[in-house]
Amino acid sequence: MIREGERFAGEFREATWDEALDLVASRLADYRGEAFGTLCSAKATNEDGYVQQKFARLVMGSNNIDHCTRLCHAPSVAAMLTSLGSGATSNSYTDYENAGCLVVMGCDPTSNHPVAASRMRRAVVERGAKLIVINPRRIDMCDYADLWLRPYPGTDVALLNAMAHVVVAEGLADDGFVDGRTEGYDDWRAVIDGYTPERASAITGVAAEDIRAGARMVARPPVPRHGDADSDRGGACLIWGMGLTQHTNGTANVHSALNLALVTGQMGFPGSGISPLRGQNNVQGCGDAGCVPDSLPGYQGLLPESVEKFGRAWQAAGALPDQPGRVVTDMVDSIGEAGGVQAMYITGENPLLSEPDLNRAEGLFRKLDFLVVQDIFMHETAELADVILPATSFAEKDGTFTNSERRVQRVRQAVEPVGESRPDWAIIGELAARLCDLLGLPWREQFAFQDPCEIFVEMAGLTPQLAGISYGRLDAEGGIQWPCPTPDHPGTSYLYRDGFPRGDRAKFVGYEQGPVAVETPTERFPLVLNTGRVLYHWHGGTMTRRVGGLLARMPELEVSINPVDGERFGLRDGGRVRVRSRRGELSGVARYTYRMRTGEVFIPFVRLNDSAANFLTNAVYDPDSRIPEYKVCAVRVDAEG
Ligand SMILES: Nc1nc2c(c(=O)[nH]1)N[C@H]1C(S)=C(S)[C@@H](COP(=O)(O)OP(=O)(O)OC[C@H]3O[C@@H](n4cnc5c(=O)[nH]c(N)nc54)[C@H](O)[C@@H]3O)O[C@H]1N2
Ligand SMILES: Nc1nc2c(c(=O)[nH]1)N[C@H]1C(S)=C(S)[C@@H](COP(=O)(O)OP(=O)(O)OC[C@H]3O[C@@H](n4cnc5c(=O)[nH]c(N)nc54)[C@H](O)[C@@H]3O)O[C@H]1N2
Ligand SMILES: [Mo]
Repeated sequence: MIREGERFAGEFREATWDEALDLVASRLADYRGEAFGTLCSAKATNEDGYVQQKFARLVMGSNNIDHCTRLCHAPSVAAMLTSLGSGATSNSYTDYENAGCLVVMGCDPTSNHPVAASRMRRAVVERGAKLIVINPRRIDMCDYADLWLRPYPGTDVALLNAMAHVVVAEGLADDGFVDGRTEGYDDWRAVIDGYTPERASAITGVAAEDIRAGARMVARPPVPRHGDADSDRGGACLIWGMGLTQHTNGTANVHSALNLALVTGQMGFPGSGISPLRGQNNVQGCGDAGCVPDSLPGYQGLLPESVEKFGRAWQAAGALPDQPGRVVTDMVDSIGEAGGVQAMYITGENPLLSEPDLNRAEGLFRKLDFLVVQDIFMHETAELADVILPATSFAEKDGTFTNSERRVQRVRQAVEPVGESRPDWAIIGELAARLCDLLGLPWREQFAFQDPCEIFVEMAGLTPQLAGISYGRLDAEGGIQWPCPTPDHPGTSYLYRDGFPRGDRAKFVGYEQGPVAVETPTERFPLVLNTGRVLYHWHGGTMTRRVGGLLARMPELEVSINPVDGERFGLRDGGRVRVRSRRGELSGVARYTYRMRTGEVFIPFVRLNDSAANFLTNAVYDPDSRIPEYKVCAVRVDAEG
């Protein structure tokens, strides 16, 4: 569809593919280099992502390429790259079932990873694993937990440092692992020595005895009953989500968790490991395929040898941009600035519901010179677009996805595409060819893929961690976990049995507990807002709001609040409320629940009846990873009407 008339206001009209693609090519021709930015889709296939980053780098000459990982596990990836040299989950789902202890931190698996959650429950109920939940909110998993640690939001560094302190103080450290396989221990010790359980208790609100009990469980888990693991050592899996990452101290939180895994030696054997629970179905693969601003496919950084390798393969010696591009949050902030992003191409993301501080974000998007949205549905961002291109969904195309345990799996076309929609890779390939013709660029042939298999062959050939994987093997064997360097390699179920990608040793990186948030409660905004998800909706709801059965489960935006706060602020359970922050407001329905601590409210970030949590949230970022502080801002709640 092409917008007619006034920008942001005129009506869309249907266009032919030729007309739309010619228009996009002719407009984008003016924005090569720094002025171009693209958001890739963690819903689309590896092949889609590979073609999109190739288009951005080769034809548009820009490394301004990113995706929702920036709003999600960017701190995990940053911390794991520093400490270990790889940003991936180290273990497999089966390790949860073979673990002696599961530490579930800052995530709500029953709602958000229900399949993984059922494995976790099996470990606890059938195999006697210990379960530690670390969460300010009482999640369903607390029903099964041996220990529920309930820190104040944003205080996990103090809590995890104190658990490590106890491990060291009580002689529970894995000395063999620390001496033989790590570095940076002494500097880190100097940091955690200050975190006695008593001091951490004052910061976090968690009882000192509970901190000690948690530390002992992580360091000395029981050996699971009926485990498949042939080990007589009980392992611990450290599992985390957005409650650790979406803070201005997100990277510090994840480093603190990794340090605890290192000092207890909990990686590199069955039933152990570190698991950032990934979000979108293909967010692992989207990063693997190179849809990030600072590395080429397979996390090959922008070193001269890598840039040269891709330049040679793509017949573009000397033509690829070699400086890191902007991440999502910085792309959006730069719109309208001199030297900033002026034209954007967004596939399968809806930033005007997922970015923080939506009033501000929309103001910035309105400064774009040109916006293309390629999606399977109409949404808030598309409503501002100049051109909308219809893509096919996962069920209508072939390709591969890579899940949280690094398993590359085939997705096969099951139904015919709706209308004239086309796969993402095919749309972008066609656009690339048109831009090459228009500008006389020599790379038309670089996008002449006939099917996704050809794309995979090229990607695997340039990406050592995928080099041994092929469609033939995936068809014959099922999913294969990378790294898989050669065709006879079986794939890798858990990482770090021997070395680490960064070298022989993993690195302790100590952090002090910083300020818990940029915005803390005041008299005018007395409550802390925590945002996240619910089982029945997916993110802003672009997809789930269209499903009657799901909408029926949650038709109104629910504001979860402790009844004591409800009384204090004159609300009524089930009554309409208005929630305000310094940046915006929304209307919802009060839901009284003792799952919430007093002083804290929870709102999912789905948009229902024109209300959405991101009108309230704060666009401040973790300095290391640039993730926004979605989990803490100050709000007030008043009865409406
Ligand atoms: N049904 C459904 N499932 C989904 C999604 C969806 O939209 N709907 N989205 C997918 C995506 S992309 C992702 S990234 C995952 C996310 O999965 P989760 O990480 O489970 O997502 P959140 O709902 O953001 O939950 C974060 C949890 O952190 C807690 N928390 C908040 N602040 C703190 C803190 O300071 N410390 C600690 N320890 N905990 C804190 C919250 O109470 C909440 O329970 O879910 C995926 N699965
Ligand atoms: N307040 C608050 N905000 C948050 C978070 C939070 O916890 N709190 N979490 C953040 C996190 S972790 C994430 S991951 C982001 C998610 O933010 P987004 O990625 O913006 O959200 P989605 O709604 O999942 O967008 C996916 C889009 O892809 C489209 N789509 C599906 N399949 C395909 C396909 O095959 N091709 C194409 N082209 N399109 C397709 C869907 O229609 C949908 O519009 O939100 C972030 N924002
Ligand atoms: Mo996510």
